[in-house]
Amino acid sequence: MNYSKYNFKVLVVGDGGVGKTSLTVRFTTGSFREDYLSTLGVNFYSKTVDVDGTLIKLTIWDTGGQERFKPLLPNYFKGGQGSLVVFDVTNPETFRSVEDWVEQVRRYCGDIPIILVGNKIDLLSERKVKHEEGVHLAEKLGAPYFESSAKTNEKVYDVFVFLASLIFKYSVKKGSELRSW
Ligand code: G3D
Ligand code: MG
Repeated sequence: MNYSKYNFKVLVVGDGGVGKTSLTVRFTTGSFREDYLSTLGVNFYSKTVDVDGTLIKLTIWDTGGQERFKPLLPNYFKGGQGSLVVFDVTNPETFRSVEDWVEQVRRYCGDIPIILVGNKIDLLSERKVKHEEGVHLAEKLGAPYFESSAKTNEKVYDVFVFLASLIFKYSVKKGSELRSW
């Protein structure tokens, strides 16, 4: 098979507790841990996906919980090629933070592909941010919108693979050298 391999740096940002680590762990290992402990420092995860016959390795940078205490370091963002901006549909405050997170990503990474993700949709009775509100904000940001559950695994794979395809298309469009090996 004449497969190419690419390596993209993906940032998963959003307020503490929205499910960034759970989504990342679910995507890269296929499991959900109720007892997830937030660690300090940055954690890296990687997984290779097949996007229309092209093998793409995503290296996912998880913030490790320090977003609760201080702004993330520029080093975290440096070289980021795509980002998931995550909020918790049961917590409006995390929804209100979305634009700040997008601003941070834009400041350090420029015009990279971003996907807005409303997580925890399994918590039906606790839901506070409506689907239409997510759609509306995503339109304003010019970003696609997904709703996910790291717990039930709904849309988790789809979100990361869609981001991989956007980064791939974006890199080709820009005519920039893709990082391959
Ligand atoms: P963070 O990395 O953004 O800080 P975590 O968030 O992944 O650590 O998740 C924070 C809490 O939300 C965890 O619960 C986790 O189990 C829960 N969680 C994450 N995603 C989902 C989801 O899709 N559905 C539900 N129901 N819960 C989710 P605890 O209790 O450990 O704080
Ligand atoms: Mg975390």
